[in-house]
Amino acid sequence: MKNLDDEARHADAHEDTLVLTDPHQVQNLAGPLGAGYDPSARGFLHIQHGCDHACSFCLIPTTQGPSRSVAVDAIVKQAQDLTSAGLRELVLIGDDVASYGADIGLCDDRGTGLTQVLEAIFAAVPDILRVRLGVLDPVRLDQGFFDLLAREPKLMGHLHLSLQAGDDAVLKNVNRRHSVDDIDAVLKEARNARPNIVFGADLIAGFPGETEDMFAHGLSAIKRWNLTYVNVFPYSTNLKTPAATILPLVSGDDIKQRAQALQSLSTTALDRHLQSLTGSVHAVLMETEDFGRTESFAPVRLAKPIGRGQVVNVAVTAQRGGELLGAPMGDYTTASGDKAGGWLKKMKTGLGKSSARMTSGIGQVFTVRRRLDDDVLEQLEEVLISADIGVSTATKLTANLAKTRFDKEIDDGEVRSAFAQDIEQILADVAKPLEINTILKPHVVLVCGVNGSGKTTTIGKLAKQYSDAGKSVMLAAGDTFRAAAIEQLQVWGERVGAPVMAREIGADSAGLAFDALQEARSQGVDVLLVDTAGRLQNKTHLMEELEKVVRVLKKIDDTTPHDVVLVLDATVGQNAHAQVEIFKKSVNVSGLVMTKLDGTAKGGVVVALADKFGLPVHAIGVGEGADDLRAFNAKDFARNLMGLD
Ligand SMILES: Nc1nc2c(ncn2[C@@H]2O[C@H](COP(=O)(O)OP(=O)(O)OP(=O)(O)O)[C@@H](O)[C@H]2O)c(=O)[nH]1
Ligand SMILES: [Mg+2]
Repeated sequence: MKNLDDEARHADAHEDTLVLTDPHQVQNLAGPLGAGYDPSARGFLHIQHGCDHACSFCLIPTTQGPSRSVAVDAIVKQAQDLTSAGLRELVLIGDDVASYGADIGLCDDRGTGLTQVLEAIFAAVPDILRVRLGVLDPVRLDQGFFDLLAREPKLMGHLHLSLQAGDDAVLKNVNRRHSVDDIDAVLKEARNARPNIVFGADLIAGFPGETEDMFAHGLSAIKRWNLTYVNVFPYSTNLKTPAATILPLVSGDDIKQRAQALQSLSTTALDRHLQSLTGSVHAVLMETEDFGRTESFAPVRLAKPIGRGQVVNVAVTAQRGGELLGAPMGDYTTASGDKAGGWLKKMKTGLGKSSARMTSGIGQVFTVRRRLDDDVLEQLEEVLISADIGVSTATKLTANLAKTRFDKEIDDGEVRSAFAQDIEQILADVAKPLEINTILKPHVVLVCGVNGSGKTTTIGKLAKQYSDAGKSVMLAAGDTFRAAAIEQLQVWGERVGAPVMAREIGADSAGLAFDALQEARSQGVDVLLVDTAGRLQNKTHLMEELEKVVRVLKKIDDTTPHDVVLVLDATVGQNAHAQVEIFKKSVNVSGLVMTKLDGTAKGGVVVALADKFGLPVHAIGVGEGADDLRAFNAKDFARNLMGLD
């Protein structure tokens, strides 16, 4: 795995040689334009050179001289240039980044110069997507820095610290200025500021003088710190540093063993972190055509190549071998440079009827900018209800608007933005992609719904997405009523290369599901999607038949089906509520897919269902094509529904 240290070294290798007669000259220079590990992904910015400290293993103070900071203006200019050149992520590097500014009088009661230069960059370069920091000395991080971490999402939630050891006696020998207590305090502050932050660290294994006890003590502290990425440096006697005089030396075998023990702690921490990211959508900066990193630096592998250097939303479905696996969603550029997906555009068109109803309805209330009074609120409520947002949700939205704006002048744009924000909040809790757990082999998904709601098409679309993400998929043609239904699923199966388990027309669908699960288990496939016949929720005997499918699957494995997805046709409007209620009672529905949003002006029904039932909405369909079903995104949906994007 590439790490920050390698990248920084690589960045150094790209840099022009700088001959220094007066070290302070360097204050006016920043790294050369485009100096970076991957010119299409991220830029490295040298903000400081040299170091004033004297760690006993390190030659930097002798080879690079004292700490010299690059002037803030020069750094900001460089950040602007790199961002205009298209780089999305900047990494601020140096020999002692956390000491930035100390030599140029930038450390005052607002904190260290590092916080100030970061603030200057964020203020002057609004287009920057994210900023990461090179290796940091923990003792220099102050309250101002933690405050910035709490309020500035563009500062990445990944800090790489020069910790070196977890035992005070070893830290003393290394001549670090921090103690174990200091590290505990810094990690705690950072986690308070950004609860999901992850840490990397440089650690030395087998430093001279480190006894077995010191190492064991250090290891328990490092375990407690939960370091997601570590660079372990086995101590080397080759360098003529002050550490060479410390005795006794640790034997080569012990150094190796200790290095392995440290590394394995971070492997466990990384696994835990990656697991916490599966099943959700993350912005990934693509470094190569199939590899990129999230905001917390987590590695992400795509099954199919796309264009490098772009930031793309990836629905993360699993983790394997220290990497996340996922499929891109939304708008992105393919490896050959074509615009792919166009999902946002598609969703905009798909929700066009609903957003037109909202925009024109709210627009009619506000032909002029006017005062928000009871009469206006009532009219707004009617518009929302006419788009199937439901009475209770509509009341909630208008009441919330009244809370801050009652009696004030307001226009339709402001109303739509306020509604979009509240709707996003309602939807945020339910927007969850259908996460496939590849350990289950198979993860069984039972798909149900009324006639013609879009079950089979949804299965086909999901099968394509999972197979694109590198998963093995099997389909079960549980709609045994009609030959056409079986054929329809077989066509999808062929399209995505997924085997389809089917039986003759009229066969028992529970029996078919049973066979399919056994077959999927023996083949070790990742996901089994079980289609069922459409059934109206008020036909009791048909609902009982569906319950039998569940019962029979449970005979093989009590935990199956792992997901029961109810597919709802958005065009049916209020009847969707009754469908959810009855299917939920009958087969314990675990999530929803909403189809045909392109065919209705009543897309508000998604909001009403989310508000009422709180069931996950896995995906929405806005067309019949294979790419017309995507993970449901709260913000995009809310803004599109209100005609804002
Ligand atoms: N416009 C549009 N059409 C869709 C969407 N999803 C499905 N359809 C269409 O709706 C029709 C019914 O879809 P199916 O997938 O066969 O529905 P089903 O629930 O399996 O139907 P039964 O098996 O008969 O109960 C087909 O013509 C699909 O192409 C969507 O998101 N938008
Ligand atoms: Mg069907």
